[in-house]
Amino acid sequence: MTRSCVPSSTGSDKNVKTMDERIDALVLRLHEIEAVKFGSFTLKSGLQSPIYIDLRVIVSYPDVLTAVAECMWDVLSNNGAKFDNMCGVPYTALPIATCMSLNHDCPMLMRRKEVKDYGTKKAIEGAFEKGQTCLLVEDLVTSGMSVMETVHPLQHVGLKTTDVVVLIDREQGGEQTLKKNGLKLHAVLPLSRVLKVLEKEGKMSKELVEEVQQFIAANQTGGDKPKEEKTKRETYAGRAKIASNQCAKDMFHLMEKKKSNLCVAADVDTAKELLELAETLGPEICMLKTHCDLYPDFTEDFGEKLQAIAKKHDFLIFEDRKFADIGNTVVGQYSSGVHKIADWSHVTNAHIVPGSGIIDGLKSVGLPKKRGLLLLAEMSSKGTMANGAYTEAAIQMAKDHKDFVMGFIATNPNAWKVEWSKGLINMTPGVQLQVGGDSMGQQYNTPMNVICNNGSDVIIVGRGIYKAQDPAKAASEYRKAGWEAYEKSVK
Ligand code: S5P
Repeated sequence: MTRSCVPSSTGSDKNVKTMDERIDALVLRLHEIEAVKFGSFTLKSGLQSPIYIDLRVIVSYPDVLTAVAECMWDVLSNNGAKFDNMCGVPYTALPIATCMSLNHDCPMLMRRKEVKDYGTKKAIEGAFEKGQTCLLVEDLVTSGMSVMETVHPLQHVGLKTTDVVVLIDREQGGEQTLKKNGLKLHAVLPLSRVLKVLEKEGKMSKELVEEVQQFIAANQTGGDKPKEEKTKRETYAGRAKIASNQCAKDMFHLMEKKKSNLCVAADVDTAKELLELAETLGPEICMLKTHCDLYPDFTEDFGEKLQAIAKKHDFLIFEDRKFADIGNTVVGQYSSGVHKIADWSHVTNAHIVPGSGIIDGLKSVGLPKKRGLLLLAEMSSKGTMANGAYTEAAIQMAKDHKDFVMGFIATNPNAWKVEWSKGLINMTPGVQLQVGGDSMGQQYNTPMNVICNNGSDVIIVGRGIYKAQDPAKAASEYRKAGWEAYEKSVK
């Protein structure tokens, strides 16, 4: 078998002495073995990136693995970090953690990646005692999300987590997210340093460095830090006074009264489950979002039952029907058929793709019943076409129908800079406590980013709540996070 072992040329180079020199040499080796590449790469998120970092390859270069582990240990030691044991985030960081563990006689633990439900199955392997402090070892941090996926099961078994060590920090907001979760990040290489070394050594042109810098600046996950330049905004109570649509008024009032800007997207499988969930989560929410065409057990009295629960717990019902046809057709779809949505749902929504006739059609049914309509001005999903001129058209249509349009499904209304729309409500789906996404294009942002930084009013949370082990507890956490973000933004 041919072995492509590369003789050590960095970490163990006897001529390389200082830590700075060792780190610079490591950057060159990472570039040499193509762990850091430049070009045009499609990321998991669908974005085109001019830089690609894949540290999985380092296992095949023992000199690099050794240097990585040593540099990470040295950074921890320089920063005075203290811990009892360590756990690598699977999989790339496992060999790195193993090296550190062996070289420095520090016990290691392992997280089972396949155990999703760590409440019931053993998720952490190894010997440890409750209350011990466990160091998190990760190869690369972008948003901080994969680190958090390991932090939670560690905390669940009683371990304390205070420090995270990584080789590369992409400087895209991960440090802030970790900080918010009580974790200090120790990074050997901020991405800016990688670029600096490679430019200095003639491996990257100035233009390429600038291109990567621009990409990183434009793709901040934002951590969870409120932006400094954010302007103070009007309270929900204040906006209730200027809202033209009755549902918008009611919603602003009840958000203020209940101290909740949480809408739960209850995408459960049956009407029975939906009604149970509405009863359980009712006290926490300002709105419950349904997809009634999901329920095989939908019956005529569904609306009546849900309305009784909504009245009891004081929340609005939002049937997420996403109408998209011409005015004449949506009249029937909204008022009759199996679901008779207009009879029981306070709020529904529509795409503006057919033009403003869709609003006229829905309004002819909904306005006499004091219903409200949300226009989909932006969407949370990857590759959405709802942006730019499309979003502007939605805003204009809302302006022309202020009596019936109560607001928007939106992801970044702050960017619209529309002053007249204060009486309208912006609601944002794609919300979880950590940034991330699913395998089908959903993209998640945090309550703080959504409400405080992007200027939305309501967080719409689905799987983050109804898939949680304890949905009521999760709803209470999201409610708290959403409300804290609101309070921060009006202060
Ligand atoms: O752009 C959108 C608009 C909506 S209404 N993106 C969305 O995800 N939604 C809905 O919000 C979607 O239909 C689902 O009901 C909910 C998000 O659910 P989650 O499980 O991803 O939080």
